Amino acid sequence: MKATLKDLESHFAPPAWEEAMELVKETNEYDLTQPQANYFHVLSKNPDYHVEMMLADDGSVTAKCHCSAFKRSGICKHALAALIILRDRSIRRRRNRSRLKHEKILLDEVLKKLNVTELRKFVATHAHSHSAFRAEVLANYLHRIRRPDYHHLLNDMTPMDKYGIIKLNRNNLKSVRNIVAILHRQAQDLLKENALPQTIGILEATIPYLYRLSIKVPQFQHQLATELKHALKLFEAFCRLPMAPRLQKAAITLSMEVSGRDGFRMIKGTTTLLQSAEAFILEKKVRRNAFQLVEEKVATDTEQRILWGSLLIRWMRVWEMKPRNKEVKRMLSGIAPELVLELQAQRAYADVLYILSLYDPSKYDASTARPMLQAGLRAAKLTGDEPTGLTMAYALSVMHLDTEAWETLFRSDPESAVQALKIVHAYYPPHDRKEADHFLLSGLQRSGEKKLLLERLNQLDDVELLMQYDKTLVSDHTIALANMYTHHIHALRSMYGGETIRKKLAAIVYHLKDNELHTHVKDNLELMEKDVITKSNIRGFIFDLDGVIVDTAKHHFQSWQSIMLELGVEISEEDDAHTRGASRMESLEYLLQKYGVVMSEKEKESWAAKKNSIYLASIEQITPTDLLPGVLTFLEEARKSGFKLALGSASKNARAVLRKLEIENRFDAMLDGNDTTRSKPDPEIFIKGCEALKLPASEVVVFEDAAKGVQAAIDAGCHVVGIGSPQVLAKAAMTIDGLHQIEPKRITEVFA
Ligand code: B16
Ligand code: MG
Repeated sequence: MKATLKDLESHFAPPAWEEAMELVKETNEYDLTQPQANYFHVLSKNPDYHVEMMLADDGSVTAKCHCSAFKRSGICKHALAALIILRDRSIRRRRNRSRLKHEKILLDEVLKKLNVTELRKFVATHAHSHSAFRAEVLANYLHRIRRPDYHHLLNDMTPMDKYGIIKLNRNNLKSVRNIVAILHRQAQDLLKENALPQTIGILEATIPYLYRLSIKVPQFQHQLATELKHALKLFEAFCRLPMAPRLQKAAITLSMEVSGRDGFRMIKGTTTLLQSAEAFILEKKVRRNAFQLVEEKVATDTEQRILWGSLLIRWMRVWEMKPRNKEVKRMLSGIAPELVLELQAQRAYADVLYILSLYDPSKYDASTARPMLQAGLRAAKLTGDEPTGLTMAYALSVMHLDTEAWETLFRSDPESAVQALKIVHAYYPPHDRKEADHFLLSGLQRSGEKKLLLERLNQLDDVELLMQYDKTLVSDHTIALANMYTHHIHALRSMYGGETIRKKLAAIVYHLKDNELHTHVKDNLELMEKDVITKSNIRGFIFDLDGVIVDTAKHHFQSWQSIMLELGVEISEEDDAHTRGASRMESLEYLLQKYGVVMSEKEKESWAAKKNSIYLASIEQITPTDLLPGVLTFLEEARKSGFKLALGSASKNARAVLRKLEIENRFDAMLDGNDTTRSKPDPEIFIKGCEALKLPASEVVVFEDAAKGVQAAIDAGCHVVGIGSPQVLAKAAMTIDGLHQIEPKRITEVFA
């Protein structure tokens, strides 16, 4: 079937045409493709037909359909419909293309043929009526002439009313942006060609112009930002190139002039003008001027204070200048935290470190100081400033319990990292702050500080934490861990059942299955089952140290003997009963008074210290073999049976002694002369001991060798087993010679 596309209609009889038009209307889903030049397909899905068409150069077209009607007669409604579709498409295309391009092609064609004089003449005579068009022509060709006046061009095309007030609206804004975009395109080309005077010539006009518009017509600020960004980028690129001093000066003047305006705004994502020109600002005087300008902005431009501040900080560092204005100095210190974050966002890491060296983060409140330190740590890492990084990481660890920072510290300086843990350990008692506990436990585990880890876990008395952090302890502290688990399981079992308890127990059992603790815990529990502890109301023991666990009482007494001898007095055996259990100062007071030695408070202090050094020297060689008979077995059995154990000694040296005896980890709580203000027979130490064990005094038995200690325990409400002479310790419920004479089980029977 052959026809001419232009006047299809004339080729076909009206009924065939009508029928084809009907089909076109029905054809909603189709593809018109052009597999080759002059070769087209219409593929319609619904209704289903497929027509191939060949378009010849003379405009004639042949169509071929696959339907039976076409095969029969060489013509069908599908073929005609496909031709109509093809015709409509080409008409539409032609229309669109011409509408969009017509003006431009025409303009380019005409302009290409003109020289500058002709251009001007053309503009003046033919383009009078259309200012935007005229401006566009000028913008395109202005740079070709010798002294292009861009200011004039821009002013000329700015819509103003008769009073000189800018009258921008949506429509004319488009032409303004268009002209500026043309100029910038030209500036870009000129920059590429290294035509620097010409480039700055354009920017000197467009940058102030765009800023002026943004200030005067703030509602269009957002739209103008695109051109402004482009201008600033061009300016930045321009400033990176080497150039004559005259041009550098022009760049400085431009940036100072524009930045100094009221209402000047920096544009996000661009380098601010002054910073771009910074490389040219070399003269002292000019630097001072620029610095002063920024200083003033910090003081007055409240909205952009942080941005100005960040530039000021930069210049303070690179130019080694200081703000003169006191108010500005005060402001900088106030906004330092925000400045740190801004500089970080600008990736100005050297400035971040500089500002942190000026304003100590610890002077700000914790929530502000933390991000400052974090920024510092990051900046130090990125600039390779290890010492500063470590200082920041240390501060973040100790003051903000920042585990990530601690990890950094640990990797570069493990010793300081452990030191930080010790400080946190000393500063935050267990349960004081959850964060502190977690910080410590994970740090202690990571650094392998097993003893401290065990101590903390013990103090926390929390089985979940125990399960979380026991991994590193299993091999070295199996027994201690097993005892802790036993204690937890025992406590859970004695609670009223319930789903939560059952789940908790199941979790512990599952956890233990994985490691060697399992058998120990199982044994412990079996022992406990057999034991009477559950039937008795005694659940804890508190041990005095000197005279109960180790025989240091004699060293105490000998030390007193020796200093009193120096004071010219020989003390008697009977004095032992008075100094035993009493605090150091109390013992000294007693002896001085008894033997009539008078001295000042200062002297007393120094004699007490002397006694202590003699004492310490005499116990220097103590080892686990010095434990009094039966002590270790008693402690072990008591632990296995589920009793809670504490130390209650008046001695300030108690912990050191326990360390030498290697039994410091066997106690749930340790109370010594450092934890009390009143010494035995005051009950303070035992009251505190019961509190630490979380037991009422009536469930606690105290072991004491001194009459003062026995009295203290009774007054605290505890049961007392005396160790020593029944006469001296008459108030004790029972007396024995030492712990070897009794078993924990027996005690529960006595005090059942
Ligand atoms: P320190 P304890 C007591 O210990 C001693 O029995 C007593 O003789 C001594 O004066 C007191 O500690 C103070 O000791 O000088 O080392 O602080 O029996 O209560 O364990
Ligand atoms: Mg004692």
